[in-house]
Amino acid sequence: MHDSTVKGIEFATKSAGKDLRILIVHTRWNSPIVNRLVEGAKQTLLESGVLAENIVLHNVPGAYELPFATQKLLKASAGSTKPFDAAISIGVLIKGSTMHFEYIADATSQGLMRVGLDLGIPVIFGVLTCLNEDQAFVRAGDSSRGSNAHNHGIDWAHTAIEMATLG
Ligand code: RBF
Repeated sequence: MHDSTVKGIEFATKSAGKDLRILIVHTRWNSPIVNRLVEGAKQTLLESGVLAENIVLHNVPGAYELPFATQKLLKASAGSTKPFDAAISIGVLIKGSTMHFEYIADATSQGLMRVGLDLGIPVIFGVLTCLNEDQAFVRAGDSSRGSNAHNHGIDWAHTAIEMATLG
């Protein structure tokens, strides 16, 4: 059953998250944008029934560190009484004048996919790869930067719940 639609995508019911434990790993790079995304994801998890004590936040320096930290924290929780049901890995990469953007974006996206498949736990790709800061703020829901602003953290939270409850 679906009762929420974001950007044409239907998402699960409001109580779908009530038994879930969700990890959010986020960067300190580009923190004004990242913090908006984290807040959007967190609010949506709460509105979807996830308990506040079952939302765990952890920060790392930059996007390149997201796969390692996500893997380590998911693995550490695997043997606990309440392991994580999904992780949302959040960062913002902004294209500069060198090739760093391309290398970090490639490593981060490949790494996060690998962590999810290796561990069998959904890892949501919450990394914006933008050409400039304005693009990133618009995708973090800042309407002062563009009329089509939408916080993608909201979608990532819905996706985490859907993937955590798959099957
Ligand atoms: N990390 C980000 O999360 N977003 C960025 O836009 C970003 N740009 C970077 C640009 C350069 C030139 C360098 C050297 C690093 C950048 N990082 C960025 C940090 C990177 O993800 C990582 O933390 C460091 O490379 C240490 O492994």
